[in-house]
Amino acid sequence: MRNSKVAQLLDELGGLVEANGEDWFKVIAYHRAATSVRNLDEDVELVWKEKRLEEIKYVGEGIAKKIDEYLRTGRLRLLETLREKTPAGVPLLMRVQGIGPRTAYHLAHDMGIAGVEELKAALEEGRLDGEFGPTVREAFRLGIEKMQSFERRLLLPEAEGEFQKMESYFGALGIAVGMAGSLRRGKSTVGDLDLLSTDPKVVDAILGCPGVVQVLESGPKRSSVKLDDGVQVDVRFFAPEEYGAALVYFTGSKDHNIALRNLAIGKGWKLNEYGLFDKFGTRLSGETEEGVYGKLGMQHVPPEIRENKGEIEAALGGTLPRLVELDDFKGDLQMHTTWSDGTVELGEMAGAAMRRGYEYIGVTDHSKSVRVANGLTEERFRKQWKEIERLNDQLSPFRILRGVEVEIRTDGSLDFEQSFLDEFDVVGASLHQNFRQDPEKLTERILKALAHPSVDYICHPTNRLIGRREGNPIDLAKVIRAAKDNGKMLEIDGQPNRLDLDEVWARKAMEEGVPMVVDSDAHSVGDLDNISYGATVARRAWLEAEDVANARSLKSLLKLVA
Ligand code: DGT
Ligand code: CA
Ligand code: CA
Ligand code: ZN
Repeated sequence: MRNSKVAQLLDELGGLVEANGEDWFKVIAYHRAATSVRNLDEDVELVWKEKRLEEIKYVGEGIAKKIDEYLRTGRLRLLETLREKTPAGVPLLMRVQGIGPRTAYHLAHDMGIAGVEELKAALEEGRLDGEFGPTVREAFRLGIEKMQSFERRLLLPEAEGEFQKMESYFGALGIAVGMAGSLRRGKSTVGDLDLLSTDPKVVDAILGCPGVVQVLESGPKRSSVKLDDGVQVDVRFFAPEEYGAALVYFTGSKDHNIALRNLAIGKGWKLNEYGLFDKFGTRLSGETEEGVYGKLGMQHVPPEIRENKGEIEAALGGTLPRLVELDDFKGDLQMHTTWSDGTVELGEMAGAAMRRGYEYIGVTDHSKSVRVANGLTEERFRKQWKEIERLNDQLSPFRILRGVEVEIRTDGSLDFEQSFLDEFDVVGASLHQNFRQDPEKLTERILKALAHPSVDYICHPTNRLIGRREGNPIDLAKVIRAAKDNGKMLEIDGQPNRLDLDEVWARKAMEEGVPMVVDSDAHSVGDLDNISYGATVARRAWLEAEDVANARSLKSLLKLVA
């Protein structure tokens, strides 16, 4: 499959076209087409061979020609021309938050700065002092810092993909490996991969793994390598009687480990990655995680909440929550179809949701003012409802709920009249436009939406895009309080680069008794799997099934949103 390569080239074209001052609308066209190709449920080469490229959403004649040229010749002349005529560094510099095309061009063309490292050096050496004021220079500095700290970390699906690659590589050699580190804890971003094995061969085998470009460490019990995609993998060998203790230790978090070790010390014992030992050095446990926790007088702590944020006390008292599980979900309440910016038809999405065992879905296409996402007018929604009705007759007792992700406008009003909104079963509200307001104004917009009688929940409340955009600086404590006062809900959006709300705020919302909607925000059938990332955040937020709106039966959900 060359889908992601094609998507990447289209995105690059978008960036270069933008750097050359082309129409915003052209820029968006490339990025939109890139997104559809990336989300495509089939192989783009197959689509191309069958001459169906223009059937791909947002791929018009012009972009189809580009894809055809690339797949036929392996080259893209326009891209090459643009790369040539655009000063080296412009697209790179534009990846820094706060640097737009004009500034990037100025930096690259007039000042000869060809990359982010050079920009950093120029800032440090004071070479930009005459050119930009102190506020702008500080913004550059922060932008670089943010970008670099994000760049080293993987999103969950990327980290999972790396782990699966490793698992199958080692599996083919008959070596079993276990996952540890932040990936096992389900953190939203993962720094490096930590693998454990009771097979001593693991330590040498990793060195022969395809893609290894650098060996950082190679000893008898551990190796550490860097792969060609920049990912670091640490592998460690432990004897079977040590394995459980090693798993606890390398799953972390560090703060959780320290608390456990202090607990052991309090009993006159010693805990490390090799086991739990009494004061004579006699092994008390170590073979399994359950054994280690049990010996310390605790319940087994689910990896997702090992952050020393109350789980130690709860496990000692036997009061750990029963964290929500994937099986608990009865439905999904945010998804998009070809009616707006999704890539599959409503019927196909519903079928896929049924096969997952759901009782219901809320189809939540965008509302009219989100033009870039092909938002629906009242009239088109009424047409969609006809299709929903027809499908519901066919698929009963499975139920498609009439939903909408309604746009919160700049003044906090919604895209539709209340009388129309009341005809929906579920109404999520969110903002996609005009973020550059005062924090107070942004918060006010959301509070206004929460006070609107038709709204059931706020989607991706902060609008963060992990690695690309910080969340809006809204007052989340206020938002949570308003949700509670108005009997409304908040969302954990399962898109792996959103995961919004995050675990910290979702936990606060739960503690206030605000029900959470945990959903996939799917734009394709494959995206329905995003629910697992949402569930991971929910678990990290200590949510139980009863805290999650769409872990309820249809009947009970309908009462909640009535
Ligand atoms: P990452 O890779 O930055 O996403 O985060 P982790 O949590 O995977 O951290 P990593 O790879 O540095 O180390 C894996 C685990 O090893 C970590 O979660 C806890 C444990 N660990 C690492 N360093 C220390 C330490 O200095 N003290 C203790 N107690 N545990 C440590
Ligand atoms: Ca790690
Ligand atoms: Ca590591
Ligand atoms: Zn959205």
